[in-house]
Amino acid sequence: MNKSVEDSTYDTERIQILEGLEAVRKRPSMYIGSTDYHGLHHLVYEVVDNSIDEAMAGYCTTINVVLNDDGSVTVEDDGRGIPVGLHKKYKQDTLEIVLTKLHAGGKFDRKTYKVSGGLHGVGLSVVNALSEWLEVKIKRNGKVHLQRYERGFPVTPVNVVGDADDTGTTVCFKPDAQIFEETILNYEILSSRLREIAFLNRGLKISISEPKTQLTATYRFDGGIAEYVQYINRNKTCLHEKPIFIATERNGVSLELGMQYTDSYTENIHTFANNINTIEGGTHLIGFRAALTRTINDYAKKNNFMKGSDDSLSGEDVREGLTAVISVRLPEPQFEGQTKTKLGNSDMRGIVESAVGEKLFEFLMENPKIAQACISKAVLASQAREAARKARELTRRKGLLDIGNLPGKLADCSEKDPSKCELFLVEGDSAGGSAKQARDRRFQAILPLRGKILNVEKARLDKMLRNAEIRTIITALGTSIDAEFDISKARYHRICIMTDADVDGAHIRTLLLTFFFRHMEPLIRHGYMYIAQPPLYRVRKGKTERYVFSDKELSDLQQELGQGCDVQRYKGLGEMNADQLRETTMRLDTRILKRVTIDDAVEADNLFNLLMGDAVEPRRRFILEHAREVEVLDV
Ligand code: 0RA
Repeated sequence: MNKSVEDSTYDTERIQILEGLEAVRKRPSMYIGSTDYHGLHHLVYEVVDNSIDEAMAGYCTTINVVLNDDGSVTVEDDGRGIPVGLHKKYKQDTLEIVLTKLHAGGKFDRKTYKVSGGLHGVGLSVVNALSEWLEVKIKRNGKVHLQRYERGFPVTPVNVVGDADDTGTTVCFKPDAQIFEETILNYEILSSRLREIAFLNRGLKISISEPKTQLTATYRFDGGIAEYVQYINRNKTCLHEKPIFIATERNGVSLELGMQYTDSYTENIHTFANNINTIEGGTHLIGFRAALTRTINDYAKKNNFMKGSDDSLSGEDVREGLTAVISVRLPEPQFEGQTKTKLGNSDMRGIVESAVGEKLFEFLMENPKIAQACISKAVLASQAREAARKARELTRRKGLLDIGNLPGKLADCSEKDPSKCELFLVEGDSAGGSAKQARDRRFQAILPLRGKILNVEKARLDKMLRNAEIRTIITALGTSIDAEFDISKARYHRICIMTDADVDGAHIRTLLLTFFFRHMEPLIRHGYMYIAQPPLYRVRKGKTERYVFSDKELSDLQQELGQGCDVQRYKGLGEMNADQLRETTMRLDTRILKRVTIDDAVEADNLFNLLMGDAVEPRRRFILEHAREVEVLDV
C-alpha cells in the first residue's frame, strides 16, 4: 500500500527527531558546553530561560524551582503553558514536538527576545535528551496534561489527568548519570544565579527550595537592577543613597542602567545582554563608557563645577568608585570572545551611547544633589591622579626608585642573574637579623620590614610613595608599579613573604599581598610570589628532633612518638635561632614555600576591604561570623 504524502512527512519527521536526540546524547558538550557541573546546571538554566521568556512576554509572574530528594529538579511557572494538541502538519502533539525536536524554534517560538547564539537557547529538547527521565505537566485549556519521557523518548502519550482553572508549565527531570560526570545539583550555585535573574527581571518572583536540607529562598526585586547595585554595594560606603536608575527603549532594544558611586578607587561595572552576563564586555559597555564620560563632563561644565578650567574629566576619573549594572535586551544578540560572553552587535554602541547620554543628563538635571556627589568624586579623582603623576615624576627625577638608591636595610645577594635570586621580605628587625645569618648570601637577599606597612586601601598613590617601607620594596624589586610596572626589570624571580605565625604576621601578609595584587599584579600572575612556611612547633624526644607545620601534623607526630615529647611552639620567627631558621624555612632542600596564586591575592584583597574599609556594619558582621578565624587576624 502506498503511503500518503502526509504519512511520509510524518515518518521523515520522526526519523529526524530520533537522529537529533541521538546526536545530542552522543555529543552533549556541543549543546551544553560540557558534561561537568557547568553543563549539569545549564540544564536547569535552560528550562528556567523558557519560563523567563514567558515572563518577558508578559504572561508569567512566578517561577518555582525545587531540588527533589531523588536528584530530580522541578521548574514550575504560571505562564500560558506550552501549547498542547495535535499539530496538523506533523500529526503529532505540539507539546511533543517542542520536547523532542531540536531547535523547535521558528514556528514554535514566541516572538520575544530569544537568547539564541549564546550559552543558552538550545531548547527543552536538549534537556529532555540528557535526562534519565522527564515529566512535563501543562495547565491549559481548562485541563491538566501530562507526558513522560525517558532519555528523550516519549513513554506515554499526552494524557489529560485533571481539570485546571489556571495555566502554567511544570517540567520535572532527572539529569542522566550516563551523560554527566556528576548529577547532584548544587543549591548555592542555582540560588545565586536565580537571584541574578530576579534582579534582571524586575518584579518577577523566583523561589528555590531543597526540602532535604530545608534550604529555601524567594527572590523578587521591584527595584530591578537599581536594587542589584545596592546589593553589590552593601558592604561599601556610598556617596549618594539612591542609585541612579534609567530604563528606556530605543530601536527595538530595551535598556536598563543602575549606577551608584562609592568611596572606593576601583570601577565595578557588570553588563548583561538578554540576561546573560557579558563578562568580556562588548559594544554595550563601550557605548556606556563613552556616554558616561561625555555626559558627566557636559554637566560639570554647564553647572560650573570645573571652575573655568579647560581640562576635562577622563574616563578613568568618572568611573573611579563607580558600581554599575547595565542590562540590554535585543532581538538577535551576537556573542563573541573566548567564552562567548562579549556582545558583538555593532549598532549597540551607538544605541546605548545615545540612550544613556540623553537619560543620564536628564537624571542629573532633575537630581542635583546626586549629580553633585558624582561630579565631586570625579573631580577629586582627577586631582588625585594629577597629584600622583607629579609625585611619580618627582620620585623619578630624584631617582628615589633607582637601583642606585638601594635601601641600606637591604642585604643583597651576590648573584646577578635574577632567575637565580630570591628576596625574603621579613617582618621585624630581629627576625631580619636572624634571616641575614641564616641565608645563603650568594642568591638570597633579605629585606627587613618594620612595623605595619602602610594601609594601602586608604592611601592614594601619591601618599603611598612617600611611605618608606613601600618605597623600599619597590626599589628593591626594581620593577616600578602600576602602568610603569615592568616584569623584565625584576631583580628577583622569587619573592618570599616571611612573617610570624601569629596575629600580626597574618595581618602584614594580607597587607603585602593586597599591595602586590593592586600594584604589581603580573608578579603574582607570573608565579614570582611565595609565602615562606616557618614551622609552628618543634617536637623532641630523645635524639629525634622534628619540625611540624600544623596542629594536625603535631597530633599525628605525637601519636607516632608516644608519651613524653618535648613540644616548643614558635610564636615568632625571632624565637628561632639562625640555624633553625635556615633548616626549616630557608634552605632550598628542606624548606616549604607556598606559591601565591591570583585566588590567594583576591582573597587577601577581599579580606583587606572588609577589615580596613569604612563600612562598619559589614565588618562587625564578618567578625561575628568568622570569630574563630579572625582570632588569628587581630582586628
Ligand atoms: C511555545 C509557544 C508558547 C509558549 C511556550 C512555548 C512556552 C514554553 C515554556 C517552557 C517553560 N514554560 C513555558 N511556557 C510557555 C505560546 C503559547 C500561546 O501562544 O498561548
